[in-house]
Amino acid sequence: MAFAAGNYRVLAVVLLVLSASFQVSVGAVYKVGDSAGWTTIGNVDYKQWAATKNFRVGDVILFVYNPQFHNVMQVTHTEYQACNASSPIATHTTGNDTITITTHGHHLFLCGVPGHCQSGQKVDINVIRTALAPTPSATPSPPPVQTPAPAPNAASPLYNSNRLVRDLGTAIAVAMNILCGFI
Ligand SMILES: *[C@@H]1O[C@H](CO)[C@@H](O)[C@H](O)[C@H]1NC(C)=O
Ligand SMILES: *[C@@H]1O[C@H](CO)[C@@H](O)[C@H](O)[C@H]1NC(C)=O
Ligand SMILES: [Cu+2]
Repeated sequence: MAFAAGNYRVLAVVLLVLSASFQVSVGAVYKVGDSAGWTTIGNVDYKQWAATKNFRVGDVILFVYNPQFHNVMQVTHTEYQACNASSPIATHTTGNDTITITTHGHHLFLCGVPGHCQSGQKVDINVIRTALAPTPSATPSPPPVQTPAPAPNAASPLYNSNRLVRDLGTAIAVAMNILCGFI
């Protein structure tokens, strides 16, 4: 029995690691401004748009706009506050720009066309550091309590399937952790 139990333990650890890596590699896609896109028309409140999202590492931020009229510049906090487009960290100009978030913290974007940032065409993608799946350990703790999902309309990403796969990863991690405890 000891041999079989050991095998299960190895399997559990492997699955745990796999599901943990899933959480980083699979992301949701968020289109900035939703149907309005990246624009100065209609006074889109990008601060409000971002506030309804739960951004995570691995998510993809999609900027859709007419490249004749707009662009996307990633800037520092100081430049973001001042709407200063003179020395961006990165500039995107295709009109259909996808940016994958790879780190926690603030990711600040503005439109570099004069006057546009001042009129509100700027967005702060803030990825809050959250507790991920527990690391493999000999003394497993009880599984974390699932928080209720946010309102589907306001906060749902463009493609829900990715989120589903990732949540599946979390579920496997939790299940394996419990399994470890019983072997
Ligand atoms: C904009 O940023 C650049 C580089 O950081 C700086 O040299 C310049 O003074 C800034 N301009 C304004 C108007 O703040
Ligand atoms: C924009 O990019 C996305 C993802 O790369 C792609 O699926 C979509 O077809 C593109 N749309 C246009 C209009 O190019
Ligand atoms: Cu613009």
